[in-house]
Amino acid sequence: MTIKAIIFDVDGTLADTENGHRKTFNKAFAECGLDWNWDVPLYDKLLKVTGGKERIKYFVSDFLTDFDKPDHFGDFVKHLHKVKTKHYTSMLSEGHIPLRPGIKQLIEETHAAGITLAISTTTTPQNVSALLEVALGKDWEKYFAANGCGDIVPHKKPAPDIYFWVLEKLGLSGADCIALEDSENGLRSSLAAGIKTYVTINHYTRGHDFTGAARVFDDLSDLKSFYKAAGLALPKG
Ligand code: XBP
Ligand code: MG
Repeated sequence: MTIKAIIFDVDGTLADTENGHRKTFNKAFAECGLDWNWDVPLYDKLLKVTGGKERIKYFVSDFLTDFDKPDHFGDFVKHLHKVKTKHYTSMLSEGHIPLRPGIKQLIEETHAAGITLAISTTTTPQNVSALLEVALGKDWEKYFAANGCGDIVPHKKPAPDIYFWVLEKLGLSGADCIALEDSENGLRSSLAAGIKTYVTINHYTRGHDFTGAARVFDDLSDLKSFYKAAGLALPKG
């Protein structure tokens, strides 16, 4: 199979972001007068649900017993998430979360080789641009033919919706592409869209079930072994 496109997940894959998300959720809770504190073990459980707004609702429904839901609970959650995103994008813009090993080189080398690149993530577009503006420069969008993120699809990962959205945008089939993911939810999403998927693990996803992954890597610091596994004749020259 000739790989026509590589589709990248963001959180946990392009960068190890989840502790940044976790800390800024906590900042938002404090700013909004809530005594909620998501520590690492609790956040590990909450990551079962993708999407920050959905995760807050999951926390309230499954982990809080005596929380008196305010009227217009949906708006309450949206506001909390807006405050969190403000803190998170500031954290990214200050350069606190770098790309993971090998990612910048992979993006540059595959783009230079004429392979189409795309993004498929559950996080918000603001978060994607804040991360990649710092990491790849103000013109980061030049690397990506499609940027599938956030609420543009009705069902978030592990549903395949966001990958189908990206494939349609690219005018490609799942068989033309490979995906890079970090989590069980992400892998289930890309596999359901018929995309051969490689996984790089991190602290939160080390114990996940990666059945169906083409290969699981700790990270992409040894890019040559990733290229070999994926059948990519790179770097060129
Ligand atoms: C990971 C997610 C996101 C982040 C939080 O996305 O599930 O919800 O945890 O970001 P992916 P938001 O791995 O698909 O990149 O608060 O913006 O949702
Ligand atoms: Mg991820």
